[in-house]
Amino acid sequence: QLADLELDSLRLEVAEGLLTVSVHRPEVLNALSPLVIAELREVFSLLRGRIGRSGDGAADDAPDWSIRGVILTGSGERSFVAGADISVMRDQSRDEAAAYAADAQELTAWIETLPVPVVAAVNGFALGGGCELAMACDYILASESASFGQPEVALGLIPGFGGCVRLQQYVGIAAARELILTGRRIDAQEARELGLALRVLPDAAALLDAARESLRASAAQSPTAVAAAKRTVRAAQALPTDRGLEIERQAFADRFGTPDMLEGTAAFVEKRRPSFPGA
Ligand code: CO8
Repeated sequence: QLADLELDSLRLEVAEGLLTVSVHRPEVLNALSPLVIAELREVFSLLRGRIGRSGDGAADDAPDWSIRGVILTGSGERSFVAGADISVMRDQSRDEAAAYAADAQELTAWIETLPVPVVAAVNGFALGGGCELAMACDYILASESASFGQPEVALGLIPGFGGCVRLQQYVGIAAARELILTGRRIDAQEARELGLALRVLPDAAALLDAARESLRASAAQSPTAVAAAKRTVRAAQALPTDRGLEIERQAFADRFGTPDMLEGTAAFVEKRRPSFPGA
């Protein structure tokens, strides 16, 4: 149970079927220590156990749909996540760094394969590992005061939490190169123009409202269709068009005859609101 987790550096809140996870290390602008990564892994591992791992392509038995979306954010007004904790990293050996990056990268795979949407609500600095954590979410909403960047080269490092891979998927290769090779920080408006942030909201309250509204819209739909759509978009992301279309075709056909598909189409024809069984 989420309520049973003993968490030091995360705050959890569940309301109306939506889970908000806030990274909470105010003294270091919510920097990611190994403990934060471990606690995020606990939360997402528990969610995977409950809702399923359908991102893996396997059918899940009786998923628990009581949580239909996750908001990932940073606590306080100043920062989402200001990157990996530099004072911890500076003492790490290569082996420790490799294990740290492996744990963190596996966490991002769990976020990407969770059958419900995960939205990053970026309310301040999203730098280094913070930008990378946001990019593992399904999409990023930002407040006006948000800023993004991959400043690792200033530390003699390079991105290690997916930045070299995902930033180019969001913004294209040229902008990704410029941002990674210069470490330049961009504001929320530029992040939106580049396609990194989907929308910019005036302040932190409006940001959380927008994230909730977006997840509520998704929660009103068939949960199994949302899960299949998330899985298919992810599977097709890195494939040539013909392979992607093949996967989409199969996933589309797999929807037919499912209880959710029968209910959704019947409700449309009968001019009523659907009541999805979630199967
Ligand atoms: N790590 C540790 N402490 C931090 C971090 C951080 N990333 N960011 C901020 N802090 C601390 C500061 O040291 C400071 O502490 P103190 O009050 O004790 O001096 C406190 O937070 C407040 O920060 P500032 O006084 O610096 O606040 P400013 O408003 O002047 O500046 C900035 C804010 C611009 C965000 C600035 O703090 C900064 O540049 N931070 C570092 C950002 C950065 O370089 N991040 C990338 C880190 S590298 C990385 O993320 C690699 C990813 C690979 C990870 C793989 C596994 C997870």
